[in-house]
Amino acid sequence: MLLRQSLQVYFIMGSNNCTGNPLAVLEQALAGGITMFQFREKGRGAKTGIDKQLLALQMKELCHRHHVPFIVNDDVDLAIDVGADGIHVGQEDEPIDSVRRRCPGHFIVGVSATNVREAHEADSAGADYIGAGPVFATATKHDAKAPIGIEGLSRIRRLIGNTPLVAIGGIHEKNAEEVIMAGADGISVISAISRAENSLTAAQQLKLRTTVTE
Ligand code: TZP
Ligand code: MG
Repeated sequence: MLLRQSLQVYFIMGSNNCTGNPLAVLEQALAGGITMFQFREKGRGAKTGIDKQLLALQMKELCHRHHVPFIVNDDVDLAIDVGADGIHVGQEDEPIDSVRRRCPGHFIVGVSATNVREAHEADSAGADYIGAGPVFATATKHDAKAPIGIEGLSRIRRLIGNTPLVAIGGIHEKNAEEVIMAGADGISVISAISRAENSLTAAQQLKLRTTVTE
């Protein structure tokens, strides 16, 4: 599958983003049709060391059973050790050229951008995809920057041309469609799936709302 297609419903989760068992939530999300997954283990109560590595390995197994790429947030060593499909870095993380040097050639390298300038820089530095946002207000990331809105997202799309683009921040079933209309190839969500009463149907709904029919 092309990378831009894999971005359609990009689920992100760490163990503190859900109240139940994260592996069970991931299984439901996969059954509901998510197209990419990112393991983002940070914040209060986050697992470290061998526990983090074990959870990553189990999640990778689940993703691969469903032929869904498994991406690791921030932690380049973990991504390499568990044989992930890629790495996602933010503006304060390891720079993209150093990430590329350390990772296998097939690695997908995604970069976060919180404004037009960062998106342009990430694009010029050769990111495989750009994660832009927050588009809307979010309670999930406590240090999130100001929302860029639909307008900010369209500006980023115009600036980066064809580079794969996924939107993040406060996205749910009811606003997913306008995000796609603004030029994103897909949506990244945490709480819309991880905190849904039913993560399977939540993923299904997001898939429907982001499927472009011409
Ligand atoms: N980066 C920008 S907003 C955000 C991240 C990781 C959190 C998105 O979470 P939610 O629950 O989908 O708003
Ligand atoms: Mg980061």
